[in-house]
Amino acid sequence: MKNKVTTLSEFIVERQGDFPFAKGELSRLLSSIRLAAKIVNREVNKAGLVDILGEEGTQNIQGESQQKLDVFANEHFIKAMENQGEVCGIASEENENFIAYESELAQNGKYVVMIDPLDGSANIDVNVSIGTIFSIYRRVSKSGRATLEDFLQPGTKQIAAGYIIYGSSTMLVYTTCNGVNGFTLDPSIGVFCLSHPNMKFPSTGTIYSTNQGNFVHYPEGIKQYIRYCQEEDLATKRPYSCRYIGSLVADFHRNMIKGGVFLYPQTFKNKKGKLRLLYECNPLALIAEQAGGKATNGEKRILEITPQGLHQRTPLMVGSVEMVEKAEEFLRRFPGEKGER
Ligand code: P6P
Repeated sequence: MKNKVTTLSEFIVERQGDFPFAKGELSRLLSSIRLAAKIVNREVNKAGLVDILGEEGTQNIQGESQQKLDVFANEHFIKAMENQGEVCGIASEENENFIAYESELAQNGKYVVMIDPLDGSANIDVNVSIGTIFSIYRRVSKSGRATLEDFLQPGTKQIAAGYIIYGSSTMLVYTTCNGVNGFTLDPSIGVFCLSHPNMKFPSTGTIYSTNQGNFVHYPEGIKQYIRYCQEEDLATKRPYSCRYIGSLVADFHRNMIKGGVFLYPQTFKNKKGKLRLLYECNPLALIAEQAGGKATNGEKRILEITPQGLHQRTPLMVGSVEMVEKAEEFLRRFPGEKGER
């Protein structure tokens, strides 16, 4: 039927069959992420009203203490995951250690979640899009409290991953390893509606995203690739455009729609790269691959890196497969000095 709107709830139920092992648990988990996303979205949209709302540590005009948005987002996603009993533990960018939920209900949960509750939150004050990134695994421990090895699984073991982008509109984009679908929040009814079915990374593009300010410290191969992007060659539509928002979810989302490559290699300041493997790179790498793109650390598939720690960083090149492979080719041709990998 033309113009039939599919809501996220309807879509989750329709695709229930995608998860052979789950009898509704994963659906309930995704639904609780949806609810938390709507709550965070409401606060993010008010962020510009700081004078009225007050900043962290101050009081708003109602005399309520005001939380920083990333603390607010973190607490809401942690609570949302605990309350529906499918998740036994969560690791967050905001918390040094993982949280093993104490309730009996949660300890029977089959899943663990890793999350960057509000990535790019430094951009809130300048009204630039920010995002939440999440990753879902089946626990490896049998039952009871979640353990560290539940979280230190390679990205290939993810059963679902996604992000919410709080931008000109709010979107939830996710995969359960059966393609990637995007839902746009209709604020008038507070419902996520399927707006980007079966999202695909264009195989190539004319956008490269990197912080040029780090260029001097990049590995030689990356410098050569960026010079390649900047050369004039009409046949390959070069020079490409450099687009860098400084908010990972926003840069990734634009490149997935228009085609492009995002590069955050190791730098002098971040010798292992800046971005975190567990709750930034793995979920976006899964989405990229499910949409026909590619994600590597320059040498190795991101999803095959075995994590050694919750907050481990990695160099990241992610995007259109032909652009990532061209960058890898330059890294092979110009090995140069390697940061720690
Ligand atoms: P830089 C935001 O702080 C973030 O974690 C990502 O969202 C973003 O892609 C990156 O860091 C920006 O880092 O060093 O270019 O400011």
